Amino acid sequence: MLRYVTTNPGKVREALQYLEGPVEQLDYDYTEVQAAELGPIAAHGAREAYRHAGEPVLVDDAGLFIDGFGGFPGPYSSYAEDTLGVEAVHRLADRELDDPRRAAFRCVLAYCDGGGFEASPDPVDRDDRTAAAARGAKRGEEETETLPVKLFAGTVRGRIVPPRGDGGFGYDPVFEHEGTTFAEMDSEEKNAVSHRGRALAKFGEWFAERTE
Ligand code: ITT
Ligand code: NA
Repeated sequence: MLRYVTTNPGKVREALQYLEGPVEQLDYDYTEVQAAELGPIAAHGAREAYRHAGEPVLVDDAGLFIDGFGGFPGPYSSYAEDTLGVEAVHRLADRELDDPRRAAFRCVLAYCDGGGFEASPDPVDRDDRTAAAARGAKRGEEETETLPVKLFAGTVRGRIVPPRGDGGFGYDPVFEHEGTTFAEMDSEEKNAVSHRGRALAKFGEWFAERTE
């Protein structure tokens, strides 16, 4: 059984529509390490979630990257949503940046089942190495090996606009893609173009071959 690891019900709705075969949400709040990129955060989360669950896991880390803000809020998107709120992020962009206020949504899926496949290049962050070394030290041996993780990334470009629509979740009302905000799409329409949909498509293809 594949566990899709997230505390966010909005993500679950989209992922379950996309993934085939037995999959269930694992509502597990893994440690989000600090990093400028989503890859190491998702990889670290997948290793931790796999150790917790003992079953194959898929972790989903996403963020909104606003070009004119050097990618902010990016990996801090959840923090910015909780502190500022989505509408304030829009107002900030509106005040500080010229139209068209370009941005990208990114999603990185990290898969870990503890086992044998060729890991993605360099999905290992420093925290994982330190943790592995600490586990080794506890056992009085050197452990630097970390669990292999496979990463699947998806990106969609768009612009930050005044909120429209009441579907989706998070930043969806202020992210417009080709004239429509993500909150104006149903999850099938969003999946067809979104960062998450693109990452899920890549994962699905790889996973189907792996489990054949
Ligand atoms: P988990 O970590 O438990 O999966 P989360 O909501 O914290 O849940 P992220 O850290 O990946 O997930 O999300 C970062 C922020 O980006 C958070 O505020 C989300 O609401 C938002 N977000 C992620 N994907 C989104 C999407 O497809 N549409 C709109 N907002 C999204
Ligand atoms: Na999170």
